[in-house]
Amino acid sequence: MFCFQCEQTAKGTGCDKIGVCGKTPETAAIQDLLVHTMKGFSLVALEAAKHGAKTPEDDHFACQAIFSTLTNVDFDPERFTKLMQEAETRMAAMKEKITAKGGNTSFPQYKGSYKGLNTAALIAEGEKTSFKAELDANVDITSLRQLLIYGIKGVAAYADHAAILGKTDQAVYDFLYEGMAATLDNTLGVNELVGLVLKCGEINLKAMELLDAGNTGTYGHPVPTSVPLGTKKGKAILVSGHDLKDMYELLKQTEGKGINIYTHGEMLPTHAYPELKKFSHFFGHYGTAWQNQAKEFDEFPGAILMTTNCIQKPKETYKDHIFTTGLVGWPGVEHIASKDFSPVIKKALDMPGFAEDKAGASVMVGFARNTVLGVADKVIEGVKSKAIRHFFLVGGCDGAKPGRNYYTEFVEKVPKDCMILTLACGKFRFFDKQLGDIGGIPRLLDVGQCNDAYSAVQIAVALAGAFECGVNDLPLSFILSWYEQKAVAILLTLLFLGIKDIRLGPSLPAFLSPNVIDVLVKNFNIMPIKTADEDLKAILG
Ligand code: SF4
Ligand code: SF3
Repeated sequence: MFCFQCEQTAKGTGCDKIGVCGKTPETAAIQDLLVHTMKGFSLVALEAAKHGAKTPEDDHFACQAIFSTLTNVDFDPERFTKLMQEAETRMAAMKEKITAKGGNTSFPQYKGSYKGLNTAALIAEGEKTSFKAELDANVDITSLRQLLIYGIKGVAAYADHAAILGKTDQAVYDFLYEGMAATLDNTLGVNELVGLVLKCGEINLKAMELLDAGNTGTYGHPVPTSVPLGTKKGKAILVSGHDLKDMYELLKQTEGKGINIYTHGEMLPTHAYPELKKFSHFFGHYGTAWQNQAKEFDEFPGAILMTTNCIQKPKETYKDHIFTTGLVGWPGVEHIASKDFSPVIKKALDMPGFAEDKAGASVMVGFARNTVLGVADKVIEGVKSKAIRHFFLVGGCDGAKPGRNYYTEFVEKVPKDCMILTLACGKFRFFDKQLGDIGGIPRLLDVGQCNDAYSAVQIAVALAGAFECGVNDLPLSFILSWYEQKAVAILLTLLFLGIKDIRLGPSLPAFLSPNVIDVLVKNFNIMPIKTADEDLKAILG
């Protein structure tokens, strides 16, 4: 195996024996084969589009298949076998229709036919598809191709979330195919691939806009909400991941059953949505970010539901009461495909739950674009009167590396006349800090999940509009942390928007070659984080 798609990749270069995430060589092989197959699928889909030979289901399938290979989503080879079989069936159906219309079904740049192969045979085929040799032969082209594929994985994630809520845009699917197919095109050089990478950022903005419309259109605009961090006596279910519809379905199905619902990780901001917070048994938040789940899940006395990323290898102590849904999967963990959460509910009722109320602190969520722009006048006045000196967007993924303490220290050291916007699971480094307010506006504003990056972009764009300047001219700095490929897609969006001087950590992606990093530095002045003191001094002077 060889995988370097995420930030925790082994030795900072690549996982080649087993994934630091727990991905086995077998799962890696079959995932690689699926990514390879989706390149072929994309060639067929692009041709099919010309002949009316493709269905909306084909598009949604492509999105889900690609999303499944994102870090910490699905570790189950059997589930990948099903996706492989479906990919082959759909490709064959498209080709048949293309042939009937007199179109082209010969794609010499793609080799592979895996119809009817079982899991073991697919793994054996997958082992032949590693891009490592390609990487050694031409590091810059391979680096850009992988950057494009990882960006597309992020887009696929957002597009899938949006599609679940009924929001789709053909332009997003078209680009998934264009981008995946481009990675098979040997005529494309560095400039063309850089262009596609930036287009990926543009399309990701569209996908995030769709998701924002899906979330706010279905569940209302988030409103400032205080979320308890304590626990309540009684039966309990803990929900992790990012999927709002799963949360809504579970809340509905648990109503009146005497079970309290808790959020974990990226589910925290869901407390702020009016259509979710209306449920009286939607109690509070338990635990922190994904990388602490083994310890936190172990101590939770109820059932656990994982929606989307990020799942880690479940400990034996809770393997019998953790469930997956949507695209998440772990071998041997019960998967709920139907959205009938009865097994989760039954398990929660069979478990002890919390024996007593335990008071805890609370945190505020719900500062998405509607709330923040609702007090835009106050914010603008604050900047003009110099009560607010600077804004920092400190956001992105969390992870296990010790270097991530930078973000805690950074937030602690931000001067009191500066505001901090945050989003995604990186916030758990500082989410419960009492940072006070400026003129009644909290200094720490939680915009939401990584899925809400669109909201943060809208806030920045609206502020730039109010000050009649560009986003780069605002007193605003981006201090980002990354881990998986949704963060890659968001970064590409920021680059597409022309945002400069982004500080990125805890380390730069292993898949960026020195020359590709050079291009990013020259064009966008993107830079690695240093120390909190050095970076604050460089920004504030
Ligand atoms: Fe390694 Fe990350 Fe790939 Fe997992 S996803 S195998 S940790 S690089
Ligand atoms: Fe976090 Fe996985 Fe990226 Fe949603 S939950 S931001 S890492």
